[in-house]
Amino acid sequence: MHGNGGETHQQTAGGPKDPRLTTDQGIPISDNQNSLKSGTRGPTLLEDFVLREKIFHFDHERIPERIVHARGSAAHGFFELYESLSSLTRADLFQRKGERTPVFVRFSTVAGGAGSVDTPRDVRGFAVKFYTKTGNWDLVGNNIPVFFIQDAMKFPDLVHAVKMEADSGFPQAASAHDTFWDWASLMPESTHMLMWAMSDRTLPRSLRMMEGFGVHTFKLVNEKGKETFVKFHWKPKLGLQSTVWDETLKLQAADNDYHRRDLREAIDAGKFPEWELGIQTFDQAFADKQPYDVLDATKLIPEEQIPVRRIGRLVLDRNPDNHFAENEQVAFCPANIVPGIDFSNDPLLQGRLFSYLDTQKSRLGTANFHQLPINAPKCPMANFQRDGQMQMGVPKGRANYEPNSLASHGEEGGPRESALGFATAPGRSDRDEQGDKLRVRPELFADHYSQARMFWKSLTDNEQAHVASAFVFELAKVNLNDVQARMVGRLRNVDEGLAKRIADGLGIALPAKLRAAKEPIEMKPSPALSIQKNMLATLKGRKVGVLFAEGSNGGDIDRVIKQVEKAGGTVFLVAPKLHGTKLENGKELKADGQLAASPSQLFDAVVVILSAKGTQMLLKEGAAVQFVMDAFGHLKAIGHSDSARPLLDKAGVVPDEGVTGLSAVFVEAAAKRFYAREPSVRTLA
Ligand code: HDE
Repeated sequence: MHGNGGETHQQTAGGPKDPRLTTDQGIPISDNQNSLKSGTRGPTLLEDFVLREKIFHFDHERIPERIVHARGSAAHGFFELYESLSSLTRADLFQRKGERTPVFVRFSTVAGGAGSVDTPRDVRGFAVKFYTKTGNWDLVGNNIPVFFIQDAMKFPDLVHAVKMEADSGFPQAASAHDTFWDWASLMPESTHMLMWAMSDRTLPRSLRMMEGFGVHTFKLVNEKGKETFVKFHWKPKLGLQSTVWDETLKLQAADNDYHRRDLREAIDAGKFPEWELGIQTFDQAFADKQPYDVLDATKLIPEEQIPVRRIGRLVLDRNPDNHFAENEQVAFCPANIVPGIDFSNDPLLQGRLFSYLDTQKSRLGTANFHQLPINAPKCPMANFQRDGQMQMGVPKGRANYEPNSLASHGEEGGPRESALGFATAPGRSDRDEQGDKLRVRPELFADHYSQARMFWKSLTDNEQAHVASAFVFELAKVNLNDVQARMVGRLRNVDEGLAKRIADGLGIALPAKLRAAKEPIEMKPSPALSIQKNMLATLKGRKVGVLFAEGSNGGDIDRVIKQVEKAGGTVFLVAPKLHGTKLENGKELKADGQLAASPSQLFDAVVVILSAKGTQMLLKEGAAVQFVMDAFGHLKAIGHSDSARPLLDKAGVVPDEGVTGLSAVFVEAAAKRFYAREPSVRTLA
């Protein structure tokens, strides 16, 4: 019986080509609206296998989220090699100039759960799965070249400390709380990474505008077995760009999915995000001469010392079809490596080699997770592993062991080892003498401050002010006695000026300096570490928000759109009403977003095109005043029609080179941020 009381939801009639709705067993379903009941108003019957199957499946839709990096956004693409690297490595994907290897890339935040916001202050994961012809290679990196800890033993402690606190369950996706800083202030080795975490690196403007790093030292191995140490880098074609902290906080309110949407929209628009893969290569002799250990993941190798050689490009040109099947089920593992690439003895990397396989079994529930389409290699795969939960393959014959002589009996004998297979590079590893079993760290690992200081000295004044202010913001949220003093006392080893600024910002006396296990040495600044020194003044990949209202000049709007698009940018039209805004010329213009839902933090620059009447109307509209005020406060260019001036005045805009008319000067300004404006809009530490 269909429906009752005339309340049936009418399904739209299926077209002739629409597939038939069935159960998981393929049984056609005639009614997807009503459960089976005893009588019109009676109880639901146990017999209703259609309902039970549907609800059963729904009840089990979720799988455990990743313990870290739960929130991610992903895309498909390819890696294209610029030139053969055969002298350095026999890795198949690095042999032939111009060859493309398919990839799947997942960017993530670290601390928050799968449903957390896209823009906390956090490190970003940058994980790339290369589906090469000799198996999958996973380069599972971050957007920061160093890490918090030196030894895998400390990872669970780090993660417990940074995640929401165990008793209260908050804060979500934020390091600004007691347990994180309690732990961090007791871990001198985390100092260098803390400097990066408090810098603008953790506030990327877009996933498309951040660098990526393999972090650990790896090895390349050539045909002759020669080993070369290597560090991997991803360099974004759009240059580096970050948001300012106030903007980041407001982005959380404006769009929880800010980065996920930005990535998806860019790919949908055919503006494919692109990075270059770079390598720093060096040998043991170089490693031996450095004042740091190349096996220590809290250290980097300055680019000025070993330039980054760009060897190919990564292009993301296809969005996932299904978030769960691809983004959620993708299983990265640093142990997925191909012949021609090898691990170093970095103790953090060594721990990771165990962890990821283990975590996949727990998340995906079966040792057969490699059979999921997103994880399966795209090259032939054959071995004698058999059975297990959710076995998707149907292996033929009885060759499930090796050696076997079945082939000589006319049966399939199965796969065999090959001389071209993966062989661990035997080279006397990385400066370490092996033999005794010891729970120790190499002596050079004890220098925790030299590179933290180098990072600090490499930043612009404005970037330094952001770092100092971030420490103040985070530590001000700590309620445990002593933690602030302990942290600032430790930072005196990095830079006395930094420590003093943080102490001033917190309103505490400069605490005693904590003794360094090893006195830092002076290293040259590395300009490559600064974002502001590596920004591109371009509108490519950027978005301009244009605010208009009743009576705005249509010609002006058209001209701005043309200029911005010509410069490679995108325009987003904002108005108090989505539909039906009448312009001065009588034409109606539809906006892309309604004013209250489209605050200026969503844009890289803004334009305000208003008539005198429109301006009067918007002077009484908080969202319009805030739109302009925030654009100014977030150091963005503001182009405006003359008659919009009273709105700018009300928003406290003080004209500077970023505040322009509507001419070409605006387009030039829109490609930049105006950091010199910052001291006039907020107090930084
Ligand atoms: Fe991870 N990490 N990690 N990590 N990591 C995971 O694996 C772990 C580390 C990184 O988009 C987990 O599948 C240990 C450094 C990324 O799916 C887990 C240690 C770097 C991703 C795990 C580290 C990373 C993860 C959680 C210290 C930068 C997300 C879910 C020894 C080089 C990949 C999962 C994705 C994910 C363990 C340290 C990057 C638990 C034990 C250093 C980008 O296995």
